[in-house]
Amino acid sequence: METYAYYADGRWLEPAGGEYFDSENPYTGKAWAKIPRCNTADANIAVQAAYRAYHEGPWGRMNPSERGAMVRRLGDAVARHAERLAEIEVRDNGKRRVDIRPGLSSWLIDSFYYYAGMADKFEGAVIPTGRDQILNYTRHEPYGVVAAITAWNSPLLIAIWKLAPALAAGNTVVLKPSEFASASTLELMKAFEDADLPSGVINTVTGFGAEVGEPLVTHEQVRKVSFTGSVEGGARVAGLAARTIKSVTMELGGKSPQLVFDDARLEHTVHGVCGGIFPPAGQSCIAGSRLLLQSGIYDDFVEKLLEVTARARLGDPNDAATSIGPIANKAHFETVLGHIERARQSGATLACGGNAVNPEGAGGWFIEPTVFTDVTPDMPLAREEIFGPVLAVMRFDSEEEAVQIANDSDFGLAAGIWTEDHRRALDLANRLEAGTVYLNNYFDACTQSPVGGYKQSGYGRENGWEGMRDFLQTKSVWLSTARRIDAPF
Ligand code: TXE
Repeated sequence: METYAYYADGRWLEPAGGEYFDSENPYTGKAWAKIPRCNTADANIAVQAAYRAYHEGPWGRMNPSERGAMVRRLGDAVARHAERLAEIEVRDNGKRRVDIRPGLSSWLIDSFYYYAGMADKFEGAVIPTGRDQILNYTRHEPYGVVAAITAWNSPLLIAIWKLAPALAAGNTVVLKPSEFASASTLELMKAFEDADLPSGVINTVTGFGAEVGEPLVTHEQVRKVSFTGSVEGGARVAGLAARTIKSVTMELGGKSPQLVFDDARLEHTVHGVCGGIFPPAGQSCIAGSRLLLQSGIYDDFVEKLLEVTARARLGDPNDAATSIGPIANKAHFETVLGHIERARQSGATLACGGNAVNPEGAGGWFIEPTVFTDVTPDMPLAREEIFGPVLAVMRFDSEEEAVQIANDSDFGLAAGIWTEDHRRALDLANRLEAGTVYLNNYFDACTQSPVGGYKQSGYGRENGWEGMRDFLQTKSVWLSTARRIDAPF
């Protein structure tokens, strides 16, 4: 068993309460590491370190270009430690190695390089007030201490998507990864020691939402919260942050629709739809978990969909031949099975899957790729986020009906449209209530393109210019050159 410490003020610390909790390997189901069970005292240590680093240390006064060079060094550090980071992400989260290792040598590093370059590009403006003897200009300034709270399904990606812009903007950060997958974020701190940033600029506490997450969110010295997680978790955190009027970014859940029209290329689209949910075992916020098929293509599509899905190989997430890895933790494994059981009772037809399996006798938490047909929009299966390898198939006739069903959701994170009629694709893209719309592709993302939700999928954006803007606040400065101000009375 590996025992970790948490990281604050440039040091590795034991949890104040002296307690640890086990972290399990989802492939074997067995505990492999002990993670610090941090509490309010640890949260205070981390926030105060971040506060000192911002207000008293060099970071808060650093010129943006120099800060950008330091952020770039974080990317270099990730590249040097990519192998270890990938190893621990797979062991602790069950994410397939083929999904995380390449990113640690490319697009995850790009986040640091992209925002490092942006650090000295956020220009203010001179405002044409029309007033004589007045110079009014704006500047964009960091918030100070940022609390970044992340989910278990992609710990490194979610942490890096917050850290890179938050730091490039000049903030200091206290990270709290999910209690279900904390180790890779702690390993990220080890990697960052190479970059030699001033102490307290980046800190990570670990543990449970109520025990260490809430002390972060309610702490007076935290001025910005960036949260990634469930709608329930987000609503709780946003409510707590509101008590001290903190700025909040919310990246929450989804129930994203895939609209397939009769003229879609059959095999191309089946591959895109399967690839849009099953490889991460459905554990992606933007998973295309609702499939809306136009009547004319319905039968052929379902037949091909089941044929392709049957080829999926569940197994070791380190094995390149594995199509679908494990569910990331036992609690969620049981949650997904509960959704499947309720779906079986709902009147939907189980077309394939639906069972927990134990491939290779590994002992972990695996669920077959599951397809339910004859789903109606009123069923919980069509409305609730399952966050597992479960695809709900519905039928539609007209474009209007497809848009109506797609938008009839509390969520609005992503959507896919599959049609050879690009005029229709672009028209419908403008009508779907979703922060990301894919046309004849699905699941792509890059650091230059903003992601975020409509409706209960959240607010604020990550990546792109807006990803950094969310970590800055605007100041307006008025300079008067008037020689006198007349007596007011
Ligand atoms: O969320 P939870 P999970 C969503 C995904 C799914 C969820 C799964 O759609 O809904 O995340 O992640 C902390 N005070 N996204 O189960 O339970 C908790 O400890 C302070 C969307 O982890 O909400 C954990 O660190 N903190 C996303 C984090 O919140 C609290 C991409 C999330 O926990 C807390 C990936 C509290 N009261 C997953 N309660 C996107 N949209 O990009 C919990 N936490």
